[in-house]
Amino acid sequence: MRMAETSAWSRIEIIQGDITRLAVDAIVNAANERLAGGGGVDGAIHRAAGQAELQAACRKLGGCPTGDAKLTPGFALPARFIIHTVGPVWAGGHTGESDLLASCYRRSLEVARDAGCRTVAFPAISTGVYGYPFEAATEVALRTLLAALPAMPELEHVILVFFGAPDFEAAQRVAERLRRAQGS
Ligand code: AR6
Repeated sequence: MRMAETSAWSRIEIIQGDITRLAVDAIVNAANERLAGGGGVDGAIHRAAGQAELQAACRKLGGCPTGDAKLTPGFALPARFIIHTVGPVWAGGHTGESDLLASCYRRSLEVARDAGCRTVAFPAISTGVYGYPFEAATEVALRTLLAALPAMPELEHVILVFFGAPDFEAAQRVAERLRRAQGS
């Protein structure tokens, strides 16, 4: 890993919590291609933002392809914006899942930067209903952030939010392993 990637660690934080409660510039939603709302973190975000208003804003976007990201206001959330990204459905790992998941993180960062955000929080995209193996997904998330952030100085603070303690602890272990592997 290059020097710039090593220093990007200082802008990444791993926390346990409910992403809908965070007062950041933008939270990322693990949505579906129709942006129709759903269960999991998507359902929680729609409920906390206000179903009717958020659904109306999503309808205007005309869906979102897997790996891409689109912006709406945060409405009743503490966050100013919601960035809706669509993770891949896990199908064994040989259908481009890791590239698509990396693209979710990269595109969400670009959308956040273009909207003037400094702080952005991600859930563990694709690791629930979409079945992406947790540790592999966390490694893709971290590697993508470490590669992208050096070229995005506007994004001061990126938070990876894990809902339960087991996920939070597993994510910390993945991060520790990566840091050791890069010798920092
Ligand atoms: N805060 C943070 N993380 C959460 C929260 C929360 N409030 N609630 C759940 N998680 P999932 P996916 C975690 O299934 O796999 C929806 O129906 C959860 O523990 O929400 O990308 C969409 O409409 C898990 O680790 O997203 C799509 O159809 C992570 O969020 C589909 O599910 C992601 O789990 C997307 O599936």
